[in-house]
Amino acid sequence: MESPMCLIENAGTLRVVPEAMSYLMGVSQPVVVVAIVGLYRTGKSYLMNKLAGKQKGFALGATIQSKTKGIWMWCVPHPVKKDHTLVLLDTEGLGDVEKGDQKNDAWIFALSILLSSTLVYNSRGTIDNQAVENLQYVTELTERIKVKSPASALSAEGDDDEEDAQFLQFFPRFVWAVRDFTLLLEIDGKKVNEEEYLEHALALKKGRDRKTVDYNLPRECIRNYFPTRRCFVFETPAAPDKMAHLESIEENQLSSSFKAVSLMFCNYIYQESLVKRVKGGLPVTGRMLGQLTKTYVETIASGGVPCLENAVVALTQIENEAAVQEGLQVYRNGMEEVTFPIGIEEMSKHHRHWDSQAIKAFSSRSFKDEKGEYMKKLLETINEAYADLLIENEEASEELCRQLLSQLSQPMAMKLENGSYAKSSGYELYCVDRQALLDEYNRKPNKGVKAEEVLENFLKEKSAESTSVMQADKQLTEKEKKIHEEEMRSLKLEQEKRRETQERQIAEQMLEEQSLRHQETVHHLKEKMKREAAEAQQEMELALQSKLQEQNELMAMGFKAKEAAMEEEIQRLQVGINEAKQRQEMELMGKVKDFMTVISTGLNTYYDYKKTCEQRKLLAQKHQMSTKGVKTPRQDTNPTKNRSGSSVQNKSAQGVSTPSQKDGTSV
Ligand SMILES: Nc1nc2c(ncn2[C@@H]2O[C@H](COP(=O)(O)OP(=O)(O)OP(=O)(O)O)[C@@H](O)[C@H]2O)c(=O)[nH]1
Ligand SMILES: [Mg+2]
Repeated sequence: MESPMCLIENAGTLRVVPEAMSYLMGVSQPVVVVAIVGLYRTGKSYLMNKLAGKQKGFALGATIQSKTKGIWMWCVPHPVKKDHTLVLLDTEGLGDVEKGDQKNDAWIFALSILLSSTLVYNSRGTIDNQAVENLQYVTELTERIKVKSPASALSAEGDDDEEDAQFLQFFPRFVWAVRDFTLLLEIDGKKVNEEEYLEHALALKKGRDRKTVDYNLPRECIRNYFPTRRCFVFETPAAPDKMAHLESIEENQLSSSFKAVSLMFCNYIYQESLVKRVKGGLPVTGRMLGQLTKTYVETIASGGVPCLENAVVALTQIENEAAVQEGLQVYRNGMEEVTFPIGIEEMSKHHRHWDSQAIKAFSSRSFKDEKGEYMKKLLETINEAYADLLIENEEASEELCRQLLSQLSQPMAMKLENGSYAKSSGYELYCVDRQALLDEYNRKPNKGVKAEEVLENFLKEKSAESTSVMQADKQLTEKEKKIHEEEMRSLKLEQEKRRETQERQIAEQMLEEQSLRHQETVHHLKEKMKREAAEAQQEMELALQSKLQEQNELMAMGFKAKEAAMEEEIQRLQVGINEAKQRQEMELMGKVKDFMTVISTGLNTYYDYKKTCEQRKLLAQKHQMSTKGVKTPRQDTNPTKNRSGSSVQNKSAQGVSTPSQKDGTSV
């Protein structure tokens, strides 16, 4: 992305900018999202340009009027993490008196938290009480962000406390950037580092009086929601006369201390900022970030409160639906390359390969498909597409075999017409020619799955012709005729057996295919569940660690009461981790059973399709007979040349909805 673009417009109401949305839709890499918030005119945009590694980008303002409006976005390749995108979010300055809309500021702050994996809070001067109080928005976060949807919050016990505690699982890391710091880093005459300076500023006071409670409230919120905190203290970057056009002055004119801290700050962000994750621990891609932004902004614009759980549900639906389509497309594209007719083994090999690729593609995009409904949907749509292809392959084979027999029987037809068989020993000649025809037919390879059935029908059709040639042969005695009739019968019987064998092989192949498909699906499912469980567990364990650290700090400060409340939260997290493990096992068993059913209905789908096809053929034949000589669409179609076109055309004539028709694409 060459330069930043506006992601969320703020003109009275909040609105996602469509161009930014469509840009994000094209980003399939995981994203590390860094948002900066803070009072207006405090050098936020300038610092974000440093993170982008550019002198210019986010627009700076040289006057005292605020510059950035809404939330701007700049996507750059991550300088350290390969195949990751670094998304920088520069926000409208808070507390602008001209704007005078506190509510709007609170939403900008809430959105920055919801969308980022690292939140930089920018302030000027020192971290005094005023600076902490300017962060008042943290105290209202429970009114601005909900973790659980109202329905699941009702069913959960102790919702408020739990909700509060859950924030930290999904909240970004916190970095406080203090600009134009002119004092010495000293507390009570003792030198301290930036971290100690921040912790000192966030230390709680003992006491229950109003003043102390008010003092503690924002600090408690920061400590609670952002257990991972860092602080960077920047000096003024250049001499006062240069400050108005900082972005155009050379790097060597910046103060060396500012340059050194900027470098440390950037390195910290590049190394330590994590990939954005949603509830459940799933890593967020650019596309998903776009969806999340849309969901949150639309909720706020319609007067609602953004809910992390609902956003994930909406995201799950969109992404999983897209994952089904992606999987199906992989299957269709792969199978499109196969030229029909082919034998059932080959067909099955291609199907299994592309089915497996489709499931892989689906699995890498889908998430939290807890009931397995999207996986089932994919399997069902592939069942339909496969049934469709099996029929196409049959039709192509039938067509090819018919054409081959018609071509091979041309010389016999000519001889029949010019009376070559209508003489003594004519039947013997007829039998020799017929055998030659059969040998030639059987020698031809790649006739496909209908080879034996078409030949069987051919022999049945020729039965009357054969009998009349035999009857006309004057040289044959009645006894010889009887023998020949017997021979003809056994020829037909033998062919019937060959057809049955071919059909049995097809059925066996398909059953084997089902069992392999089942094994493979279960394998993918287990892998996917393991991965998702590991992500969720990692998320909870990180939260647990942060809580333990905070508990230690509180103990050190002597806050017994808070420590007890925290102990409860810690236990809740531990129980959560164990329950998640057990739930995974149970869910897997249920899903495996469900998929078994879908996979075994694969054959039924095919047989249903087949039945419909046969009915269609019968109707077409009747129609042909009643309108003698008028060609049916079936006769005009060459399945080997245009597989998808012929199939769709034929089925739609019968009102059978094919998968290809459902989504408007061709198979
Ligand atoms: N004193 C001082 N000025 C700075 C610093 N960084 C940037 N500036 C200057 O301050 C002015 C405002 O900088 P911006 O980066 O636009 O500040 P902002 O916080 O994004 O402002 P808004 O978007 O209006 O909220 C510009 O003239 C910058 O050159 C800094 O560290 N100290
Ligand atoms: Mg700005």
